[in-house]
Amino acid sequence: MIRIFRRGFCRWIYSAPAAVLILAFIGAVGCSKPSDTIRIAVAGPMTGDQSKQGADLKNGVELAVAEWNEKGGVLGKKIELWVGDDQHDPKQAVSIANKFVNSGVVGVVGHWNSSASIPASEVYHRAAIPMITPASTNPQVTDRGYANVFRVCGRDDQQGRVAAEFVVTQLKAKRVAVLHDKTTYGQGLADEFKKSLAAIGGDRIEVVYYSGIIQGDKDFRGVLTTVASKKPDAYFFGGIYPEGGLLVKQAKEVGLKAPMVSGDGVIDQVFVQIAGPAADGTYLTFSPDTTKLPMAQSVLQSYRATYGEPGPYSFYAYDAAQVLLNAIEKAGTTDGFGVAQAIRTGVHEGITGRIQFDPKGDLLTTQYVVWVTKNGTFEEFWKPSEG
Ligand code: ABU
Repeated sequence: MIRIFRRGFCRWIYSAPAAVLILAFIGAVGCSKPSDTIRIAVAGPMTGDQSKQGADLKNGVELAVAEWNEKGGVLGKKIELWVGDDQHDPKQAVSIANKFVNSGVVGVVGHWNSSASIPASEVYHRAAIPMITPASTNPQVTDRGYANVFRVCGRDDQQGRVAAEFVVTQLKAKRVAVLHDKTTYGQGLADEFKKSLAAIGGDRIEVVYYSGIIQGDKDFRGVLTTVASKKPDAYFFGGIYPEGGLLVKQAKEVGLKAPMVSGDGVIDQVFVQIAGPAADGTYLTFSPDTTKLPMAQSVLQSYRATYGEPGPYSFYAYDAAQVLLNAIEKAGTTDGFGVAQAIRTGVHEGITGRIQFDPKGDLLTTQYVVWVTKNGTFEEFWKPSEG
């Protein structure tokens, strides 16, 4: 059942197949907190140009909640899932976070974008509500040392280093251009890549161009023409697939033949849909394929039956929800301090691998590999010497 909050009253509008109560924020919140349920939330870009990622997160969390509700819920109570749409906008993320806090939500899976997770986590931190992001990779998500903030993905200093090692040792590039989308994630990743490029390549590498593009723009031919004039052997893009797809497509149009190397913000089928055949030969850093892991097979089957193919972060969202719900059960309370402590000290065998946190809330072990786009699909291509 989905309950949509609008102008201060609750309306039941939809019967979901899964045993999940889903509540979406549309307008003002006006329902009292029922005592016979436990509220958790998922937040991300549910609408707009990155809505595929929001849907992937919602689906993964919804599946985990359905499994728990079918077994009777958590702490003997049914779980309500609230869905917040931050539209990858920092201000909207804070607004959603405040609504969650004021509505008795006891834990959050999200957000997707680092530029949403970081400001929203300030709200969750003040309210002592645990937050587990499945996808926000900027170092600042956890480097502020908040005891309630966790992530089940890697960090941009890790994937930036892997991308740089690949460009130096495998592509053997000497001239590299760097573009980013000026966001917390995109520029942060580009800067981590550039730093590692200097550390690994030294004098052999020259960054021949470095510039930001505007997220939401549709025509990048001007900047790509300038990049082409610098004759790079490769160009790096820190950003998300709506712009990444247009960049590789338009690069071909202006005669820029060098391959694009990018990060986890670009690895999605929507990138291929936008870029068309020009997507082939693009390199991306992301974790190894979780859908092939033996422990993921039964969830993969359930996910496919309900939602179709999982996206890159669907399983990370599923695991984040499992970690949160297991921690509530283990703590025996929904008190945020108790739940955060249970998350921090627990070891969870997830479908994406073992989930165990360091004192900052990062995973103890993470791995990035390089993927390549081939015939419109993504394939694992190269594994770094370490990490
Ligand atoms: N890490 C992929 C994009 C999400 C973000 O960190 O902003």
